[in-house]
Amino acid sequence: MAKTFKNFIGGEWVAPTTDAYFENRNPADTSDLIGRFPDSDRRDVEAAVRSAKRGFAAWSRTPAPVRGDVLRRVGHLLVERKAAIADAMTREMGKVLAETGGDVQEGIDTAFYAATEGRRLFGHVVPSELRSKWAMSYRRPIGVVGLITPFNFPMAIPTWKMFPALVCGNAVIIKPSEDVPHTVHLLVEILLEAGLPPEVIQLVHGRGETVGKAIVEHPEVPVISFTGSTETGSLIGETCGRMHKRLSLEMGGKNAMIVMDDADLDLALEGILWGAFGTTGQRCTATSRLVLHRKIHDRFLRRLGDAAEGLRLGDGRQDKTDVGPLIHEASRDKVERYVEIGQEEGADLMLGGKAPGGRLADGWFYRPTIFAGVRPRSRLEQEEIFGPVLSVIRVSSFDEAVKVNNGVRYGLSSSIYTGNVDLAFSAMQDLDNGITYVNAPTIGAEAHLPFGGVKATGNGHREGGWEVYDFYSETKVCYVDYSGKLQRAQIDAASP
Ligand code: UN1
Repeated sequence: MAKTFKNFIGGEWVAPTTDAYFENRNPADTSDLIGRFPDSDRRDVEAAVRSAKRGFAAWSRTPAPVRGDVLRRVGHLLVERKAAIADAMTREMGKVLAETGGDVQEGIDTAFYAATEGRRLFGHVVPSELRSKWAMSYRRPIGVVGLITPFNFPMAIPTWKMFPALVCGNAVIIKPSEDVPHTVHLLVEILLEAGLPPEVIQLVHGRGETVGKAIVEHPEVPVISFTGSTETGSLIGETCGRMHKRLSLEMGGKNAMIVMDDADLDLALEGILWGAFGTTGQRCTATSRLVLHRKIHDRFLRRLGDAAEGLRLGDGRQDKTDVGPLIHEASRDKVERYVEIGQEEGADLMLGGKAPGGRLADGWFYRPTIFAGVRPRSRLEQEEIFGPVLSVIRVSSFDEAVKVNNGVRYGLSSSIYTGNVDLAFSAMQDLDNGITYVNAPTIGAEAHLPFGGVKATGNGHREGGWEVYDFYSETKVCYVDYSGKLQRAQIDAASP
């Protein structure tokens, strides 16, 4: 009998007010029921906000280095449980164990970074215009932070948001994706074990249209961070704009890898297999377009077809698997729809284009799929698919490749394979994305560097690295005048 899970609200594990639950099943084998999770509603969010405000009152006054110490203990517990969490994550999300281990590792790295940031959180002291006066800034906690996270990085993305928010002194309400509720459940258990005061964290399971919406619309949640589709992000943005909330959005991508005629083709081949079909293409950084220079186009494509055909689909918990299933039926339907669109648009389906049958029929599997001869500006080339579908585009020059890369509405990640240092630097300058890789695929951003994209991918904020701490704290400026008289800035200029 599968376990029934609870929310964590008000410092305890509680059933949802609705008394309704949804099922969490293994996407590699839908007969495997992992558990039932709360299908909560607005009332649960209301209770979570009340409690988080109490949590914030105490936590915001806890010294930042002490807050950092809690995160360090969280990091150690994640290290201890890495294998068990990776196993649970693969069971609910599908990607292979090496990848879910990497996902936990991003959480570990983020925890240790956040722990030390508790001893920095730098402000500035700058010279005043006036004599006997100090001018300085420092960072203050903001309040209750609402986090809405996706299915594809069940540990990494919640931790990217949560750990910086916590070390900055905020209280957190998190609603993880309904597809991967178990991983965040395990994370919250670890936070509590590490000594986080219980009311500082609230976990409310449920659907985006109910729980997510209630968090976004709650007047006492001034900060929202969301990772997911550009469509949902736009809706959240409207509400947050109207309510003057601070909002960080990480949304879609249509990332391209450019392979020039002087590239190391062995390296590029390995890179494209990993970038396009790793995580079954379900990364916002996934390489979904391959831009090939005409001089190597035919040769490279032949090799790619053979290599991709050799990728083994299967249960991510089995050793030999390269590519796991998609997350759910709707996701596979979407991939199927785009395969039809590609064919209608006249692109050449050279590999895949169907679900495997046989022993994989009980999961949401789909074969690695490659379309050649894809035209720039076609729907296949422009729209985010979030699955194992690669579009190949042929170009005649570097300038044309840059144009193709930049000709989509998204701007997360890009990549170029070349041995020419001038082209590499030109690419870093001209590719209109938040991240550019040279001689590496579009995936694999490191946890201690800013992560995010331009255009319809984001709204100007970055996760990770040093920049995310700005998002989760408010700058306060203080002036101290110890001259003993009224000095008027901009009017009483100090003489040399
Ligand atoms: C995402 O797909 O939402 O850069 C995040 C990467 C990972 C994170 C991806 N570190 O591919």
